Formats: sequence, C-alpha cells, structure tokens
Amino acid sequence: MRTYVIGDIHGCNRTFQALLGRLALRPGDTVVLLGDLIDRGPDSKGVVDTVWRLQDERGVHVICLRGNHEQLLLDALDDPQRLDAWLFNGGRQTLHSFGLDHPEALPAAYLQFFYKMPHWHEIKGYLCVHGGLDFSAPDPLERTDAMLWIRRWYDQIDYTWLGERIILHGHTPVDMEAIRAQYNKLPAKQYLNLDNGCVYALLEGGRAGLGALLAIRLEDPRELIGVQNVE
Ligand SMILES: [Mn+2]
Repeated sequence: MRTYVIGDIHGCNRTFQALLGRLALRPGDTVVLLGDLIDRGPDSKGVVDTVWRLQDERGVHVICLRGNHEQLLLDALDDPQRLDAWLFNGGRQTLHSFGLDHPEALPAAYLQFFYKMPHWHEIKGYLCVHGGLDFSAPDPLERTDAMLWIRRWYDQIDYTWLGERIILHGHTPVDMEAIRAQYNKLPAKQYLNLDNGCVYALLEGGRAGLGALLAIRLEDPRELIGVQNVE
C-alpha cells in the first residue's frame, strides 16, 4: 500500500489525470490532496468526479483537504456579500465547469463533498495541510482558519510540538528549484511545499518556474513525481 500527497490542482483535471497515470495506483493505496481542487482552471467539476472515480472504481482511499478556495465557495454560500470575492478568484470558472451561474445551484453531492473536507490530515509521520500552521497558538491544530490562509510560517515552527513529523503543504506557488531544495533537505528540515502552481501555466501567459502538478510518495524511498500542465 502506497501513499501519495498531491499539491493544488485548481481545476486542472487533465493534468490531475496525467499525474494519476504516472502513479499507477492500486486498490488500497492512499492519496491525499492538499486542497484547492477547484477554481481558476477549466474543469473543477471534473476534478471532483475524478476523485470519486478513484474511490469508487479503483478502490483508492482519497483524502481531500480543504483549501482557501473551497472555503471561499462555502463562504459565498453562507453570505451573499462574499460571492464576488469567490467569483473573482476563480469561482467563475468553477461554476462554468458545472454549467451554472450561481453556487446555490450546485448539486447537493458536490456541496456535501466541499462541506466535509477536513482542514488537516496526519499520515505516516507527515502532517498534511493546505497553507501551513500557526505556531503562535498553543495547539496549532486548533487554528483551522490559519491552515487555509497562512504564508511564511517556517521561522515560527515549534519543533518541540512538531516532534519528528514533516509538514506537507501547498497554497503558495513556488518554483521547482525551491521545491527541490526543500525536498533535498528532508527530513532535517521538516517542511515541503508541493505547490508548483500548475494552473499558472494557463494564466498570465505562464509564470516563470511554475506549471507542474506534483506528488510525493511517502514510503521509502521517498519520491517526488511531477507532470507539466496539459490543459
Ligand atoms: Mn492554491
């Protein structure tokens, strides 16, 4: 049984499927998605459908963490004043993938899926979270809001609290050079950003150094696997 953790997909379903093809998953394997499955890219609905097929047809255990973009969607449903914030941050593309123009029309199964997303997941000595942890709190795992939004928190890590665990996160796109540098320092440095901004291959004419969707296999030997955006 193998375990893979994957960074921000942002509606890039074809790229997600290309990466899954590289992983050659078998029944009983586990995949953790680090949040931001939706928004900005072309097929957010398809990403959720791919997750369901992995679970139902291929017997893969999939854990989908909540990202700030899933939270923006849920906030837009709770409070109409927050609708524009979501639409302007890629929500429009998500609605388009469903053929809808308002989130209230989203099918119940998808809404349930978004509502149920956990903020973090611990597996095999790794703490998985979308953005990071707020170490100013006595128990960083109680700061669920910070998990979605926090940036630049490495200097605040409480290593006594963390123990031997390694934090895997996404949320802040960084180039491959930075990701490989972090990867090469594991486990001495206990964090790894898996967001290479795969969706930014499509936006703003492509941002330098960004554009791959990444997975890490947690079993020995640890392995970093990436595919370039193919949308
Ligand atoms: Mn993101």
